[in-house]
Amino acid sequence: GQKREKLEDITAAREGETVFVRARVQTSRAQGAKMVFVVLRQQDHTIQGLVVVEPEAVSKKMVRWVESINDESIVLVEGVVQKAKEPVKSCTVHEVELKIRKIHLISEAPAMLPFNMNDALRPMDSTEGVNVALDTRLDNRVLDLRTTTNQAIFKIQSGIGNLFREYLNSQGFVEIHTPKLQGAATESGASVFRVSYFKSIAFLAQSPQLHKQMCIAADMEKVYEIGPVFRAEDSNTHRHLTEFMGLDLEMAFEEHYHEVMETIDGMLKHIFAGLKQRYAHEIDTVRKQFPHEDFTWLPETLVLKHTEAIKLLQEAGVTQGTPPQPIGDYDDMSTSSEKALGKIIKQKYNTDYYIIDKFPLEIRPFYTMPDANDRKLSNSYDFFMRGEEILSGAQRVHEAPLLVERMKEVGINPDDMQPYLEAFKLGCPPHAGGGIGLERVVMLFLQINNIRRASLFPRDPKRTSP
Ligand code: ATP
Ligand code: AMO
Repeated sequence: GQKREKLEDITAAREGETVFVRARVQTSRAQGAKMVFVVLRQQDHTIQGLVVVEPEAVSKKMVRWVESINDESIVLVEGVVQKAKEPVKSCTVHEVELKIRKIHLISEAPAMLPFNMNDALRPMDSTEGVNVALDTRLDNRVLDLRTTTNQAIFKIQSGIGNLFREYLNSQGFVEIHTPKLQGAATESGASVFRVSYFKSIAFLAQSPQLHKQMCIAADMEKVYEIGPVFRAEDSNTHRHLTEFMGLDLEMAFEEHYHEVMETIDGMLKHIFAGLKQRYAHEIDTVRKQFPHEDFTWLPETLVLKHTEAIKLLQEAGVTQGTPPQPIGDYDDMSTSSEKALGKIIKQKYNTDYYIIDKFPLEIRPFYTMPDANDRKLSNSYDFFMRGEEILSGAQRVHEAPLLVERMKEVGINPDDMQPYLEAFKLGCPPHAGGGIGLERVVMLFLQINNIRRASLFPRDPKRTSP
């Protein structure tokens, strides 16, 4: 019936108090026959415990038994808070330690674990010891998710979703849930998963694109969705998953699609600032394993036109493709060109966050609104963090005849998209929106360098388990 403490609440002010704690044994280490150090862990917090032989209270036998408890077992501990002689650098609670009087085993872990938890926490830039390979971690993801680093990463991931909702709710958006089973591809035919659907087939949604626009045609004005997105791309890269979490929004505007671009910008800055304010402990925890510079953005976001971005790359002599060629004015930027641009922009403007506007029409999907003055361009934008794309968006074609024309230009049969086209034939306000890959935001904010680390149970072309 005793109150169980959270480790983070055990502060120096509570010296001398007896506390009860349920935690995992991260590691235990004997010092002679009379003392054992136990690192206790709850989520992203750790504290040092010690069990020392004391007449009447703690026997040698108890010390030996505590040392024999397998790592990762769950224990219930009764102990006295005492000031640490010097800060316990390896623990998040470092001013105090627990002098353990009693310890009960609640759930035992096996003697042999797939990997050692101390190895799993080694900083990426450390030259000591081994760091556990990503595949080993992902094969044993439940154990891997228990590390303080991972607990922090997924609290931050949750925070991003909350901040996204918080901001858009404050702007009058409505949260929607669109179907993930589709009768037709939503982005491009090539990268869609087919599933058998009774006697027919269906497709897994590659984005909520069509239905979020149909909600605008249904007068919902401002909508957003957090939901799974499926891509059957055989992209084995650090930043592609076959299933990821899309943060999507769509909004009718009054005069200009930049109203929507500004809303998205406000939302992203709310997320960045919110993370810094509310998740400082978690960011520091991740930083111990993945050293990174603070994410920076400008009060007035840098917006470059696509032509200006290409010019920066051309001036810097950046090439792309095989064989390497200078980048053409209307070319799509490769991943490495995007990264090069990120570096140039960081140097020139000192920001990790910027927008590129007015992409060439040819490299954007059929539903993108062409620029009224220059048909080679479009009213579309991408948002970047540390030189990588996190969001793609645009003004949409909201008039059925132009939509049919665009479909035909890119080789889509309008007959296959009748329900979508119908929405615009019924009349629809001008609108724009965008889609974000949640895992990319987590990866780039924290510089954890591989999108799989930002996904609980990642799915990629080679992995559908655990
Ligand atoms: P999207 O364009 O779907 O919003 P994205 O821009 O990150 O997301 P893609 O457009 O699929 O992803 O690809 C962007 C870049 O990533 C491409 O320019 C390409 O160079 C690179 N890329 C994609 N797949 C692979 C792959 N399998 N191997 C190497 N690079 C890839
Ligand atoms: P797009 O295809 O660019 O646009 O996707 C939007 C954002 O989703 C993320 N993303 C991915 N994340 C992980 N793995 C992938 N394979 C992957 N592919 C994309 C990126 C990208 O910026 N319907 C449009 C959005 C819109 O216009 O509203 C769309 O889906 O962060």
